Formats: sequence, C-alpha cells, structure tokens
Amino acid sequence: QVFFKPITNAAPPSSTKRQTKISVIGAGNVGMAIAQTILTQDLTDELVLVDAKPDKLRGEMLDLQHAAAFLPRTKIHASVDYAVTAGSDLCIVTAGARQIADESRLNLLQRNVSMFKNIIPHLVRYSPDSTLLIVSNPVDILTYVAWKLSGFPSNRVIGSGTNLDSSRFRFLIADHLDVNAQDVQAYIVGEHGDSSVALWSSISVGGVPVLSFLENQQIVYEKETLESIHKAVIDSAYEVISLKGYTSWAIGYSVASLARSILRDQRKIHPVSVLAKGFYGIEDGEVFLSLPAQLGRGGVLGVTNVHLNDEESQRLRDSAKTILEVQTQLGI
Ligand code: 6V0
Repeated sequence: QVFFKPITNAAPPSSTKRQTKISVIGAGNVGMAIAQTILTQDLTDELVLVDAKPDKLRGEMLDLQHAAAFLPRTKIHASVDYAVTAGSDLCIVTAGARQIADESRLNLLQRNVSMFKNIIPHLVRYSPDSTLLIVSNPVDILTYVAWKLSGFPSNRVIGSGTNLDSSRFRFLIADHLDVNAQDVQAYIVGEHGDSSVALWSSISVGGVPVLSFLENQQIVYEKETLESIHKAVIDSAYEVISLKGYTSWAIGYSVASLARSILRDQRKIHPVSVLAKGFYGIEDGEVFLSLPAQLGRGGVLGVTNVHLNDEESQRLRDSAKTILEVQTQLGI
C-alpha cells in the first residue's frame, strides 16, 4: 500500500511547524485572482474556496488543482458549506452582489450587508481566531459591517482599502519618473475610490523626498503632473472595468501582499482600512478608513504617524463623516 518504503530509525516528524490555512469567500474574478496569486507565491499550506454557486466553485477548484505539478504543494478545497473553512488563519471575503441596472449605491450596499449577515457568522463560528480581510465593495463600509457582525477585536478586521490605489499611484509615478515602482514610496489613504487622499509629502524615490526636491528646484508644474496622476489613479478602476468588465490581477497581487504580511508576520506598512477612530483627528463615530498600518501575525499592529497637512487632514475627516452618514442608514 505504501508507495515509498519508509526509512528505518527515522525521527518522528516534527509537530512544531504551524500549518497555515487561508479561506477565500467568493470565487468570482477577484477571489480567483487572489487565490491563484496566493498559490504561486506559496503563502499557505491549505487554500479553501467558498461560493454560493456549487458548479462554478468545483470547476474553479479542479482547474487550480490541475496546476499542482507546476505549483508549490498546497491542499485546495472548495465547498458551499462553511465547515470547510474551519481553523482558517485568514478569511478573505470577496463575495459581492453585482449592481442591477438603475440600482442606487445604497441599495447595492444593503444587498451586500444582507450577504455579509449570511457569511460573517459562519466564519466566526468556524475560525474564531482568524483575521478577516474584506475586499468586497464598498470596502470601508463593509469592513465596518464585518467588524460589527463578527464581534472580533478591531485589529483582526481589515479592509484591503487603498493598498490597491497606492500601488496604482506608485506605478504611475514610477512610469512618469522612469524608475522602479518598488523604489517609490507613496501613500493614498482615506476612502477606497473617489474621495481617496494622496499624501504628497510622503512621496519619495530611493529615499529622496520628491515634492520638497521639486519645490527646492522651483519646478512647480511637476506638482500639477502629480495631481493629474492622482486623478488617473481614481479613474483607473473605471477604465479597466469599462475595457475588460472587472479588475482582477492588481487586486490579486495587492491582497496576496497583505496575506503575506499578516501570515508571515512581516510587520510591513500597508495603507489598509482600519478602525480610524482616534487617529488623525477622527474622533466621532466608528469608521474604517485606510491609514498606513503595520501588519503582522496579530493583524493590525499599529498606525504610523505620517505628517498630513491641513487640507489632507480635513479631507480625511470629510471622508469619515460621509461614511458615517451612510452607516447610520444601514441599521447594523
Ligand atoms: P464577481 O465575479 O461577480 O464575483 C462575486 C462572487 O461572489 C460570485 O462568484 C458569486 O457567486 C459570489 N457570491 C455571491 N453571493 C455569495 C454568497 N452569499 N456567498 C458566497 N459567495 C457569494 O465579482 P468580482 O469578483 O469582480 O468582485 C467581487 C467584489 O470585489 C465586488 O464587490 C467588487 O466591487 C470588489 N472589488 C474590490 C476591490 C478593492 O480594491 N477592494 C477591487 C476590485 C473588486
């Protein structure tokens, strides 16, 4: 029965190595891009997919399993039953309702909240010690909803937030300056999407602060170019969606980078959606917004104290207020 003849006098296998398990809820375009990036980057021992559509789910699972010969060894499971997620370290939620023609954003949000009421309690029940990473949109509000529904401490509920916006920002700056995007430090914070806030003063390339360098050189027009880059960041999701129907690859890499920081205790700083109360003058109400946060095995370890000018702080507080107004209509 045994394929290999066991070696004799072997020490018993070490039981100290901790196995990791990631569950991805929603096997659509975004969920599958995240799953495949996690697999290729060897981030987990077990990967679980959950979706409401059993046939699509099994098809996606088989398709990934058939790549086993080319991938690091990872157990891949899929089921519509959340029991399969039991003992997950990280639960990534990408399930989302599609917008119906003429539907208001608030109505779409209400439908996603109802969906979360079905999803989050299962994740809590089967993986009470996990970290929840929310990707479904509107991500900041749904991260708040997940936090409320889960009863988890806020350090274990994170939204993917502006990690993706910041990566788009870094790409566009790198492209403009003809440098490597990994050498560009630049943060977009606040609400994921239209009202996001670019932190101009934090932009540096290879340790050189870009704005003060340009100002010293009195190169004013470059600042306008950077502002047009922020606009391009905001427009880029719409552009990709209008061209290919959805976005997937960049969000896949973005979320995999968060998974790595959390599960491998990388203590890296990522702009992600965290409970913002008490930071940067946001005092009223409980809102989740993206701030530069340090991520590690315990989830959110802290928020860095980046310098924000008056306009940036005000825009952040305005975003918080807008989100809070929407949240009060949700009845959570
Ligand atoms: P999609 O391809 O329609 O996938 C959604 C999946 O969710 C489908 O496979 C559904 O069957 C599944 N689903 C629906 N209801 C349930 C349920 N109750 N339980 C389990 N699964 C369910 O959408 P796509 O993958 O393109 O997008 C998913 C979500 O990610 C949307 O809300 C997007 O707006 C959001 N994105 C968030 C981004 C971010 O930066 N935060 C970026 C891109 C997309």
